[in-house]
Amino acid sequence: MQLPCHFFCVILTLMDHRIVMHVDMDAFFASVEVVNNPSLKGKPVIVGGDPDKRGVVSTCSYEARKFGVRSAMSMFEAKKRCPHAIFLEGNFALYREASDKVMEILQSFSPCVEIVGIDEAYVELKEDKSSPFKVGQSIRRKVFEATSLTCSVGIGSNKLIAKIASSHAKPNGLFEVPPNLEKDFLAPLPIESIPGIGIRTQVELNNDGIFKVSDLQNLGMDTLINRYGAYGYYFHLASHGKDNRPVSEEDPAPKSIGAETTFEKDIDERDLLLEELQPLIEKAYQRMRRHKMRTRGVSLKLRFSDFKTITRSLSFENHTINYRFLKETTCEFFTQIWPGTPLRLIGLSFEKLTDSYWQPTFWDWLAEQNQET
Ligand code: TTP
Ligand code: MG
Repeated sequence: MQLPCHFFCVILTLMDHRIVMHVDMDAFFASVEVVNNPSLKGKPVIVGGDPDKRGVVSTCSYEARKFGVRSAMSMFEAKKRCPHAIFLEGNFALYREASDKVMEILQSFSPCVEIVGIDEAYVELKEDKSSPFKVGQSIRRKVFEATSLTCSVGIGSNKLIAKIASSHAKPNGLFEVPPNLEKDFLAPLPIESIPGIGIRTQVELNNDGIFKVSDLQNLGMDTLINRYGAYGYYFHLASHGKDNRPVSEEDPAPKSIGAETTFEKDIDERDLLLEELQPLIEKAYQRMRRHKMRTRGVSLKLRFSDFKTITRSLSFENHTINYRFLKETTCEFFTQIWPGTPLRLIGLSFEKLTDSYWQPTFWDWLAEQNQET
């Protein structure tokens, strides 16, 4: 029997695709709290601190989400929406421990695992491609057996599709997008399902009459590029489910390292603000050291009582990891940019990072010795 040429082409395309999984824990911090204290099971749990103080929600259980509580919402708003919730400060060491167990399990399924956050990772299957669905279910079972936590798994031919598929599967599910059906899968979804389309872009696109991914697909690459430049090109690729980023096993070096704090009460005293800035500098500095990186710039974020927020950046002449220099320069920069009005939040970020020539220079070393004595 002679088989037509297109038959072989179909077989080849089926065999030739990548298998990428995106694994994301469900309501991670809140779920770890429930495992740690089973009396919380089935209750609305909000992690993020004291509801009568300033601050934002880190996450909440799905029971609290029914009341409209979301990550990054102010604790005040969260309490208004769900006053009977259980509010917890959070215990990062517990979350870290659970995360480590999960990542270890993922690494037992494939050598190609890219950890992208405390509760999410991509896994690429390079050898056993027989039944990605079975592997996905097996991952979910093993994670549950080891941690009593549930996760959601998305499976697709690249990272973009896997990521969108896992949010489709949430909570506690698995969703597989078969190869060559990426475009069909994406078409009916709202544009904000595409990673990178945040609220601002969404509003801009909605104003232009674009609501669904199919609207982007139908516009065509040239129109999208003409209208939105480089973003337009991304919209074109993403809406067709194209993404050739590799799953990289190495922890990607951060582009910036920062910290921020919201005050319990607005502060308008310079010395107090400078005092609040110290632990932020210290925290970001320690993280930078851990990553063996040096910085060539600092950026400060100031949020005023009326929520108006400004960000100002300063570049240094050279990359440095000199603590005294960073502390003094950051404080001086703050003094220059702060207009003297009350603040509710300060954020700091060391930018333009490099991991090359980590060895501190002689002057860095000397300055640090002086500082310690
Ligand atoms: P996510 O995976 O975004 O959220 P989640 O795991 O709580 O819920 P989902 O089921 O929708 O995945 O974030 C993982 C953890 O990171 C989350 O449990 C708490 C923390 N986090 C914050 O601290 N602040 C934030 O704004 C977000 C989004 C997450
Ligand atoms: Mg999660």
